[in-house]
Parts: sequence; structure tokens; C-alpha cells
Amino acid sequence: MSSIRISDEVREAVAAGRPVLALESTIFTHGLPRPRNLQVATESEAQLRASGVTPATIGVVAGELVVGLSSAEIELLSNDDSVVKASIRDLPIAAAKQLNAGTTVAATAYAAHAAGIKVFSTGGLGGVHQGAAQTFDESADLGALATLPIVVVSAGVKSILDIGLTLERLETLNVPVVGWKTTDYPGFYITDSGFDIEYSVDSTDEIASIAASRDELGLASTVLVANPIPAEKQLSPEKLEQVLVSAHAAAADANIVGHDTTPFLLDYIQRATGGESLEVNIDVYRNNVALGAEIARSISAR
Ligand code: PSU
Ligand code: MN
Repeated sequence: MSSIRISDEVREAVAAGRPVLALESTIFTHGLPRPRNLQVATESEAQLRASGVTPATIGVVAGELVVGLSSAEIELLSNDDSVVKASIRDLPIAAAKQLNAGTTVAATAYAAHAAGIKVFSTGGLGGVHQGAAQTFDESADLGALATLPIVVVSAGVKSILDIGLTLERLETLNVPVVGWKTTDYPGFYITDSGFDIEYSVDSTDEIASIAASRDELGLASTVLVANPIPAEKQLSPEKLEQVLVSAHAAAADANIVGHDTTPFLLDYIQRATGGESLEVNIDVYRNNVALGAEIARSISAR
């Protein structure tokens, strides 16, 4: 028995060098509320198929790490009350206990790379949490990005995190970061986090070329593409700033720590903005899936 199951559709597309885009499952098991979670997961696969890119949604079903979940499996994970959130360290435990799990950016990138997939789109990355100097809470996504040679498209890191410290850690970890047509680092819900990065790229061929150079140099790090949400679709930065203050206070009151922190804060923000942040979250994700598809195409064409 192989420990990673790759669907026939994904296996054939990878073998033929056709464009494939990996998608994570924590976004629909823990990031988005029902029933939108399943709609978004299904829609993004359809969006890709319509543009000739093979989707590879990744998750854990009854302990098995699956690259290319079936529609029935996506539905199962979307509606399972006992589904856990699995980062890389949780994979062997989930396997032995035969759990259902949504895979984080770290675990998804790991499985995607193992399956020979070169590009992965998510919403926002995990990073350094606010107050990390005391809590040590830093997402395992960061360490994974340092060791997995793929391309990851995100809209930056969510403003629930300490964005400046996250960018510092990415530098320490030797992770190349480029902005899509901008050097303003995006803040997930908002177009510009206020932090700048050094390099922008304006074609997906250039991103493919950066990934190829990374491989030729024998470097193992992810190429991180920061794709901002268009300004007309962002959450109002003033509103976000207000909501964040109460979200962090609520997390502290409820003694939320560790891997429960990100889902708690996202859920709080969704409620507090009356669902507005949810729509932005979904727009951000669609935007990243669309860019990831173009990058997959450019890599496949090289
Ligand atoms: N981005 C979203 N929604 C999410 C996440 C990211 O828009 O649910 C998830 C990702 O799976 C990411 C994880 O890997 O949150 C980070 O969690 P933690 O901070 O516990 O590492
Ligand atoms: Mn964490």
C-alpha cells in the first residue's frame, strides 16, 4: 500500500507534463463556514477544469493522504464534524488513527511536491502570530516553505498575523518572495499590508523562469508569489483594523492557543463583519486559483 494516493487524473496529467494546480483542504474544512465551504471547493475545481488545468485537491481520508480528492471525498471532508486540521507533523498520526483531515498549506505543499506537482494556490499563508515573542506561535507553513521546491500563490498573510515578522522569517528561511505586479506586500483581506517586498513580477513566464532557476541552482525553497486582491474588492482597511482588536481580545478571553488560533480568528472576523470578510476571503481565493492556473500553464509550456 502506498502511503500517498494519487488520483489517475492527476497522475496522468503530471506524467504528461500537462498543467496541474494543487489546492488545499483546510480552507474548506476549517477556514470557511458551511455550506459555502463545499461550494467554494467545488467551484474552484470547475474553474480550473474549464480552463484546461487539472485540479489536485489534497486532503486526508480515513488516514490516507490523497492527491486529487474525488467530489464525494471533498463533500465528505466539508461536512464531517470530526475532521481534524493536519499540518505535516499530524500526517503520520492521522494515518495510524485513520482520521479525516484537512491539510494546511504545509501538508498540502508536502503532498503536492511528492506527487510531482509544481504549483499550489491557497488563500492566505500561515505565519508568525502576534505576540509570538511570548507564545512561540509561528505556523509550520513557514518551515515547510523553506524545504519544498514548488511555487505557492497566496494573497500574503492574513492581518491576524504579524506580517512584518513573517516577512523577516521568510528571509531567514531563504524563501524567495515576489509580488504579482507590485512590491506592496498584500494583507489577504486588504490589497496593501503596508509592508514592501523587493521584487515584483509581471508575467507568469517570469515566475516559471524563477522556479526553473531555483531548480537549476539546486535550491529547495518554495517560490512564494504574493497576489493582492484588487483594491475595489478589498475589505475596508479601517473596518479590518477595528475588528482585529476585538478578535484578538476574544481569542485571549477564550484561551485559544496553537492550531486553533487561525480558525478561531477567521471565524470571529467573519461574524463580526456580517459575512463581508467571507466574501472577500472567497474573492481572494478565486483570484489566487486563477493566477495559479496561469503559472501552471507557463511551467508546463517550458
Ligand atoms: N488561509 C485561509 N483560510 C485558512 C488557512 C489559510 O484563507 O483556513 C489555513 C491554511 O491551511 C494554513 C493554516 O496553512 O490556516 C495555518 O494555520 P496555523 O496558523 O495553525 O499554521
Ligand atoms: Mn499556529
